[in-house]
Amino acid sequence: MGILNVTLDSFSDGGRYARYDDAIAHARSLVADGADIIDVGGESTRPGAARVEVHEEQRRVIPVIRELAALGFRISIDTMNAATAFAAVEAGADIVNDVSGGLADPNMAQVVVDTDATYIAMHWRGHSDTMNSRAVYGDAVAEVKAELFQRVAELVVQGVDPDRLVIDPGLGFAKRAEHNWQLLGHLAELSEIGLPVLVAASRKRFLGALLPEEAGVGERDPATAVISALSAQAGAWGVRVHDVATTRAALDVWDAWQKGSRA
Ligand code: PMM
Repeated sequence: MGILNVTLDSFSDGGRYARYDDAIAHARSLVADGADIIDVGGESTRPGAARVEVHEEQRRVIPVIRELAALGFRISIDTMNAATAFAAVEAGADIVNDVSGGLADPNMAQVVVDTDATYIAMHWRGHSDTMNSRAVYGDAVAEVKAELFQRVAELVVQGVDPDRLVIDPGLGFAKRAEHNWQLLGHLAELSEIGLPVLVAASRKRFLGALLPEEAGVGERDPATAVISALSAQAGAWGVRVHDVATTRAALDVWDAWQKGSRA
């Protein structure tokens, strides 16, 4: 999954693809690099980010989705807003990627039911202005797994088809570095919920902490690609990344390695 942030303030690429032409060109290059899905977002979720009005979010993403759908790309809409999810599916998206797992907007589950979209439910404890104070766990893996399981159960009660659900541990959302590493190290345990797992570590701060202090955000891409390969090894369904080419290479290596092991 290649990331297309049509935003002004995302932490690693805010402002770069806010113009329509730049957004389309970037999506094309992500697909050329090997992305299977383009994840289009119009609202930054980085820590401390200001909320964006729903009409502004839709003004950013809907024309882009319409064009990418016309090009035949598979699209997910990265939104917490049910109205934006609905408009995006109407415009051609077939996956709704909700970092709040349906907690931010009470109408989200109904939109998923009505549109038959695939739904990515991320582990979430609150909006970005409060999430750092919520990064408190006794056992991060057990608690994230239990909270995700509970969320999935509630979505299913609301009518969402479990065959259309994907779960995501929500790296960096109400999680400190050690929590992210514990979740990655126990990724296979999340799969025990019985749903496909998406991993979205790309360029996040906990990777930067492994690099020299002066390293730029883009220099986190090799570390991201290693996470992609290790996630594949742990059984992940997908990885959501900014730099598709490097992750593609890592996944191709993993794939060839697998084939070698079976030969
Ligand atoms: N992280 C961000 C945005 N969307 N979606 C999912 N499913 N999981 C994530 O961890 C996630 C996400 C924030 O990163 P960005 O600003 O680079 O898009």
